[in-house]
Amino acid sequence: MIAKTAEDFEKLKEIGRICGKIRDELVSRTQAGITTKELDDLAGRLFEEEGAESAPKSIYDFPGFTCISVNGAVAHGIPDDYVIQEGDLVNIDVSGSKDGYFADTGISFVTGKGHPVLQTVCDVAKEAFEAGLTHVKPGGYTSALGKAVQETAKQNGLTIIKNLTGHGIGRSIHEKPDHIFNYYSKWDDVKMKDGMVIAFEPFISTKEEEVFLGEDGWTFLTEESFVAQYEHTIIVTKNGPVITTR
Ligand code: M1C
Ligand code: CO
Ligand code: CO
Repeated sequence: MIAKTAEDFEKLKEIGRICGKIRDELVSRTQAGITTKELDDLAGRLFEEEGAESAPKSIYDFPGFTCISVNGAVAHGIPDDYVIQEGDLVNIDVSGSKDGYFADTGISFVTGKGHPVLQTVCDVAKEAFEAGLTHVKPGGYTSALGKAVQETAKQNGLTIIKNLTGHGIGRSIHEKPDHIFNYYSKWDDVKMKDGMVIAFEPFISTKEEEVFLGEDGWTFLTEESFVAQYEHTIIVTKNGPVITTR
């Protein structure tokens, strides 16, 4: 969407605050011994308390309030009875709506003490986000974000995932622009406009460039690498990017 009115900004910020709060709460509760379903149930209660709705559920009929992906699972992991272990690579992705406005945010992190490469891939996903963010301005191109992500990965001896992308957001979870790639691509390159709302979500890998869909029809998996994501919802404005989910 293109945010125009004061109401647009207020409502986008409100659902951004809610999704950010649920993300942070779930991250702090993620410790060895808890199941991903227990974490997701907590998210369900928090959405309800805030008068908000889970986007995966309302838009896609996803079997969970949030997506929780562990180790070889990269994105769209279904919360279940898996018990979190010390050293797990976990991704928590929270997206939701209130009063018809949407936000989407996610983070990958390591539970307790894990393999150092896991922490590196999480740190580089955040670094790639911050590098892309410097290119978020009206008149700039979405391909500049992809270029920054790709360069950040390369500088750190890591790769990017080519078949997962960021996206426009606002009055639904996935809107135009359809793709914000993790690499420089002239295809589907979009000039950003004042008020445009995007979900920017770099995916950084230890070596692979593609993920594949698991048998449950939802979960994106790796074959032999570890992948981290870092995502926020951003309003592009001439006075600088407004991150609603920080
Ligand atoms: C690149 C994995 C896809 N919030 C989710 C997302 C994931 N993007 O947009 O960040 C969507 C959740 C819908 C089930
Ligand atoms: Co997301
Ligand atoms: Co997203």
